[in-house]
Amino acid sequence: MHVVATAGHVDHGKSTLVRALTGMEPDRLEEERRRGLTIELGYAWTTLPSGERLAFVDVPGHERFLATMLAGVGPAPAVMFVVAADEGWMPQSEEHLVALEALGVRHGLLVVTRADLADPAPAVRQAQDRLAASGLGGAPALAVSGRTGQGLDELRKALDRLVATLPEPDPGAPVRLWIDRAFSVRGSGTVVTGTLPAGTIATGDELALPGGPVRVRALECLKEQVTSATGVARVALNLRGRAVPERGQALVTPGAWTDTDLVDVRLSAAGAAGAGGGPPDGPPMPAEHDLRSRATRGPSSLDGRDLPRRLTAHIGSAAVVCEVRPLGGEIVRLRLAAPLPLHVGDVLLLRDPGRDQGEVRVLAGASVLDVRPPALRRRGAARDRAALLAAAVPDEAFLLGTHRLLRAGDLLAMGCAPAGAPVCGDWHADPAYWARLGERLAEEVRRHAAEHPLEPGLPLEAARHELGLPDRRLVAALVRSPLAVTDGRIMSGPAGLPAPVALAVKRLGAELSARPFLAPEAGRLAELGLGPRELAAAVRAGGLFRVADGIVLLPGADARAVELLARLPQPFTVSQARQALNTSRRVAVPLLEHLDRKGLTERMDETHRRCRISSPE
Ligand SMILES: Nc1nc2c(ncn2[C@@H]2O[C@H](COP(=O)(O)OP(=O)(O)OP(=O)(O)O)[C@@H](O)[C@H]2O)c(=O)[nH]1
Ligand SMILES: [Mg+2]
Repeated sequence: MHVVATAGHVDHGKSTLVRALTGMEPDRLEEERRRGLTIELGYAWTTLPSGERLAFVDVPGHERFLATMLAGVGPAPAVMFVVAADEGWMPQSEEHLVALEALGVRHGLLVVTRADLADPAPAVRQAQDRLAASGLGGAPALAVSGRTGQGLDELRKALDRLVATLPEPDPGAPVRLWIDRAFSVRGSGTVVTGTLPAGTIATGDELALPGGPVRVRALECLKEQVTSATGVARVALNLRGRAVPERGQALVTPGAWTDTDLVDVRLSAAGAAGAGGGPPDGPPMPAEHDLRSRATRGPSSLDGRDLPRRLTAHIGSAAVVCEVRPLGGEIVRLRLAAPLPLHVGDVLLLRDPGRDQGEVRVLAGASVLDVRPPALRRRGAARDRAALLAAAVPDEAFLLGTHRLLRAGDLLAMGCAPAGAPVCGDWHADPAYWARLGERLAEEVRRHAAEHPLEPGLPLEAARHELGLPDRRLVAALVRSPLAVTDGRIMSGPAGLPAPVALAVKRLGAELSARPFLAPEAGRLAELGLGPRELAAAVRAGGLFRVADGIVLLPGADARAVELLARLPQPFTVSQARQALNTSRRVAVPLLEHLDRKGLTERMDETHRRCRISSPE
């Protein structure tokens, strides 16, 4: 199925055309028929010559119903832009074009209707002129009459060609169905309708409303009961749940959107295409939307300072009052009066509800760059933020760059499926930030060791706090050799050793601090995981001092031993040395032999030695 919205000035024949194409009545209200005026959105559908099904969302053209018009065109991917041959381009033609341009609508047809009342050629030329610089510049133009049926076959074929060019929406995309109607049906409860732009809804699905979760009890597409519908589609859903749905709310995949009332956006010059006055031979143009920026800086540069402070933001069927805070240039921060489910890349339409009738009231498109923007407290923070956002493309790298650390679920809810690998669990980090954190952790561990030499290492929780991280697992993920974690503490080992060996050496160091010459027994070394290879590596790295096979002490133990031995009456026996060093024969004998080899001590006879350097006294 495809969905096309109508657009165009009041009374130009939109509903008549939809009626002629579908045989269905888009104006359902008695009041609409009585006044010959569309007030509410109308829905009708037909099968095109190719067999493709096409639904129309018929919008009102009257200036008073602009909000309804925006609700209709918002989720529709294409538009049938209607201009009456006998009236030509009119104020709401201009206003609708401005809105479509801000929304980024690129697909559509220009249909000059009421061709039985006047030669359509001048109106076609005039409208093409107005559309030229817009996204609809290349739209095929047709002249038709909804009354005589002239040109309708051609129009059907053109609609077929149009829908064939429309991009195929992702059936797996998260659902966001802006509710355009909500009502109760006796016996089946609450029913809502809307245009599903992408994604899939099936019976039994749980979806979220602002008021809470709801379940899809039944589903209709163009009045036919179905078990699932994939966007683009017009759908009617029968819902079960406590939340009371209302027009302007969205029904969303739980967790897939960020509910936010604060967004940073980039303004786009809505109506840039239409600025600069009308064609010389055309009817009078609407009062120019006189943004100073447009006049003084050209159409491409909009300045947030030129906008009124209070505007209405439109997206889908929602219309929410917002406060505008200019950050710099075309970057502004919007505070919404009510939260909306948004993704980065969404386009809000900013409208000045206070403007007089007859003026173009759509002021700008606002492309969402951040749905969870940071507080701006520092002096100059707003300016820096604007500079950062000025050239930003809101993708994963950008989101991680500004938020530094995000869970996969946060990224998804912001509108960005994470492609990069997580740093741990479901956490994703900005690479530069992560590298800086690693360095800071090493520093913190060093500082802690220096300030608390008797403590075995920096507790993970303390490190988490120091680094300002939300999850202790992140600290553990930052630990790299020579750092190592044991018993919830981070230790630093000698450089170049594998973390477990560094850690064992560190523990050994702690144990040897009380009795530095009592080398660990083989059993203790095994417990610490220090086999011959590990010991050799630790000795090579300077973490341990090898006295003999299987006997290790801390580096510098030999020099310290000589210091102590030099204080003994010379010569001394092994037993005296053993006592002075507070150790066992198992260590004392090979240690003395080592000192002999190094020439620090020498043997006098079978039982006596003396130091070869003089005592420190
Ligand atoms: N002669 C002639 N009259 C037409 C044609 N199309 C519409 N009309 C008449 O123009 C008037 C307005 O037509 P609608 O279809 O209601 O116009 P609309 O654009 O839907 O108007 P709104 O929804 O209120 O913006 C009606 O009186 C129609 O009968 C046409 O092709 N030829
Ligand atoms: Mg109408």
